[in-house]
Amino acid sequence: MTASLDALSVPALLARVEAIFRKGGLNAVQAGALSRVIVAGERDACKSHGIYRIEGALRTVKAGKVQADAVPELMPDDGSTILRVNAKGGFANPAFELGLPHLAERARRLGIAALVINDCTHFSALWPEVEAVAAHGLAALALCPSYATVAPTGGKEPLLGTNPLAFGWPRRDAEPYVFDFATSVAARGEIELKRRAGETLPEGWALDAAGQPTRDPEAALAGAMLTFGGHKGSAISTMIELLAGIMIGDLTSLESLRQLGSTNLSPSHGELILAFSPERFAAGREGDPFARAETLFEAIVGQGARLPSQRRFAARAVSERDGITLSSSERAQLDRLEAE
Ligand code: NDP
Ligand code: PYC
Repeated sequence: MTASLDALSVPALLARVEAIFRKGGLNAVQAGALSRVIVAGERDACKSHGIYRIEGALRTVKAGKVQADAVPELMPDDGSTILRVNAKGGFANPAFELGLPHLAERARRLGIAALVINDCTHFSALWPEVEAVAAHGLAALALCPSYATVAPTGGKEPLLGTNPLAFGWPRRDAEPYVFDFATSVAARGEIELKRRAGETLPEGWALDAAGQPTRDPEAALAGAMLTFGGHKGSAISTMIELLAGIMIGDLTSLESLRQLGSTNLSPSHGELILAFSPERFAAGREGDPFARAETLFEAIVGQGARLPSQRRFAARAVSERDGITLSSSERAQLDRLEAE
């Protein structure tokens, strides 16, 4: 079905965003992968990682902090569980696209495999990646640091990143089970969108620069964000620094911020994606893991709860049917970026 007059079809928005990135100096590999992830965010009503991110990515290119012409490289390895893609200072997304088929092949063959991405600039949501792994019939975990904007529980200074964690489980006759969240109470992008909209923050999201609780987005962005679930989120966020920063030989959020010198640009660090074959892990045990998972999902939904990503999948269906409706300021932003 065609999009209504004030909505853009998904392919039309994709073409416009890709053209903006090409004009901004990105090569085809970088521009293609970036526009796919940004438009997927807009399509699925994930505004904190949708088209508002275009300007930050372009600012990072202009500041010379990301290689706009990078071509990621799959590094030679011994065929065992760990694969490595060097993003060559480009964005994470083309590096993931390059590594995905190799990760899937390894996980199917070995039962488990890890894709390490090094030397990438990263600003995007992780759900597109765990969904892509789940499309190969594999469960997935994706995690990465960010830049230091979050205080550990009990502290007041930015040290951890908003460090996202995403999980995907493949389902035979339904969209995968996917969750994806920042380990801060909310993504930094949410705070930025609230600042732009002139809204106040809910309590418990952030401290100001003096270490006092604040509901003012501006003060929160200048201060420290808080972790979700108090000490639990703080520990999970620290684990992400360890596994997807230090363990893979890449930057922590603090090192990333020090190198970048600003939270106004997209941070550079690494990412870790793990893929698991449920069949291989459950081999020799009673029951089909996919059927057993369905029983669990039915029990969750049976209580009136919703599965994570259901809102997103519903938004996707609407966008694919009716197109993506942008606000007047978002349309103006696209027009301006095209004219620049
Ligand atoms: P949200 O709090 O908006 O959502 C977190 C997850 O919880 C989603 O999967 C969401 O599904 C699900 N969910 C929300 N409400 C419910 C509910 N009532 N019942 C069941 N599930 C629910 O995410 P965040 O603001 O924490 O993060 C947003 C994005 O920011 C993520 O995609 C993350 O990857 C990205 N990010 C990226 C960073 C980076 O460095 N690259 C850093 C930090 C965040 P649904 O979408 O369907 O509502
Ligand atoms: O929204 O917290 C965030 C974020 C940081 C880097 C990319 N997204």
